Formats: sequence, structure tokens, C-alpha cells
Amino acid sequence: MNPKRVLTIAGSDCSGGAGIQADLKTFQERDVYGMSVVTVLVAMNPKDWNHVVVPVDTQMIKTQFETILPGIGADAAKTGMLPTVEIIEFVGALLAKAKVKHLVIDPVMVCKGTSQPLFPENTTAMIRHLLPIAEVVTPNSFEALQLSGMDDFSSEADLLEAAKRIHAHGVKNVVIKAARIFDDKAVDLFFDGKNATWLRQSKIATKWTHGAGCSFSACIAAELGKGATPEEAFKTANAFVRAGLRESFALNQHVGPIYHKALAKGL
Ligand code: PXL
Repeated sequence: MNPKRVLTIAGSDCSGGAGIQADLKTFQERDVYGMSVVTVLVAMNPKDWNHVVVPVDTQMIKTQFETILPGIGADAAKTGMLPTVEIIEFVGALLAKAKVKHLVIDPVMVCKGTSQPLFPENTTAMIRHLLPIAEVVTPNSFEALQLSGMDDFSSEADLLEAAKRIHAHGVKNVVIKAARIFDDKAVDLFFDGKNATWLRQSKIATKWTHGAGCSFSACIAAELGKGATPEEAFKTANAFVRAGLRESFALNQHVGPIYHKALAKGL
């Protein structure tokens, strides 16, 4: 076997549902060899599920990164939670230097289950240091508002306007996941700078959505690593996460992840 090698640069979610853990489960399902650079450790208080977030020292981020690039090689990479401006700048510089072939940025700004948005300076740093070198960025609607500087979304025209503004930051393809904007449908937009592709689908009624965004961007990175076009990768990731959401399950009263094996099992 000679599987494609895909790297995630993200946070550890010890509950196993999001972050590095979700990315590696997704890579396994999509038949690529997964590798990781851990940027931050996240743990939860078992009583109220409040998050404790501890960034990893930048030197250790560099040491992990160099194990993989140049130490092993990667066909694609994605970023997830990058907790500080310093780490965003640092990871951006490492990625720019390594010239990784396919780079997906998941601009994680807040964890579901916490109401603590990461700081606005992080948005500016992502725009400056990550979007110009990225092949795909995958904001949800909240993140798309921050990255585009818009106030609100009320129509598909607003989503397209946001995608255009985000594209102007230098990223080649913009995916906006707008599952929460419209009452009657989940809308995903793929924009490559010229053409827009819309997926308008029924909503999946589950409150257990933990790790859906991480798994979506990880699936895009895996598919790009295997040679898919960004638009094909977007459609595969949509099918992968929708299947996972249909079979999502509770871990406790606070949190429930998607089921990563759902698509492979034909569920
Ligand atoms: O779902 C966003 C997210 C990303 N990365 C890590 C997380 C979370 C939310 O809990 O813990 C590490």
C-alpha cells in the first residue's frame, strides 16, 4: 500500500468528537494516512462541560511540524483550531515555507458548547497569514460573517457576497456552510472566484453535531490529497458529514459526535 498522506494542524478534543480526533477518524474513513500537529489541548469540566483550552508551546508546534514537513511529506494539509495570533502567524509561516500542495483552512473561531468566541485579532491574523496560501477555506455562517466583515445574512445573495469578499483575501475556493441561516433548508455554497455551486438540502434533525465542521474540512483535505478537484471534494465532504449527522449519537447530556462510519456502511 502507498496511501496518500494528509496532515491536520489542529487542537486535541479529548472527548474524541472534534479537532484532531475527528480529523484522524475522517482520514481513516477516506483511506488516507493521517498525521497530526497538535496546537492546543482542550478538556471539559464533566459537570458543566465548560472548556479548558491550553495552547501548545510554539517550539513544540515547530518540532511536530518538521517531523512531517520535511521529515515525511504530505499530499495535503488542513488547519483547525489555532488558539492565538502568535500560533496563527507561526503556523502560516511554516506552511508558506513548506509549500504544501493542498491546504484547507477551517477557520475555527468558537467551540460549540462554549459562548467564548476566540478573539477578533485571530480573524485578522487568519486573513493575513492563512487565506493567501489556502486552496479552500470552510467557514460556517458565523465565521463567514467575521471573515467577510458583513453584519448579517438573510439571503443566498448575501452568502455569495460574503464568498466574494472572502475570496478577495487570496484563497482559491470558498465554501460557506450555512446550515443555520434558513428555516427550511441547509445551504452550502462553493465559490471558486467565478462560479457558484449551491447545495440546498433538507435539514437533518439532530442536536448532536459535534465535530461536523472539523470532519467536513478534513474530508475535503483527504479528497484533495487523493486528486479530487476542490468542487468534487466539497460534494464528497457534504455527503460524508450528512451521513455522519444522520447517525450521530450522544456521549452524555452535553455532547454528541457524528458517526464517521455512516457513509462507508451505506447508512
Ligand atoms: O468544533 C470546534 C472544535 C475544534 N477543535 C477542537 C475543539 C472544538 C470544539 O470543541 O475542541 C480541538
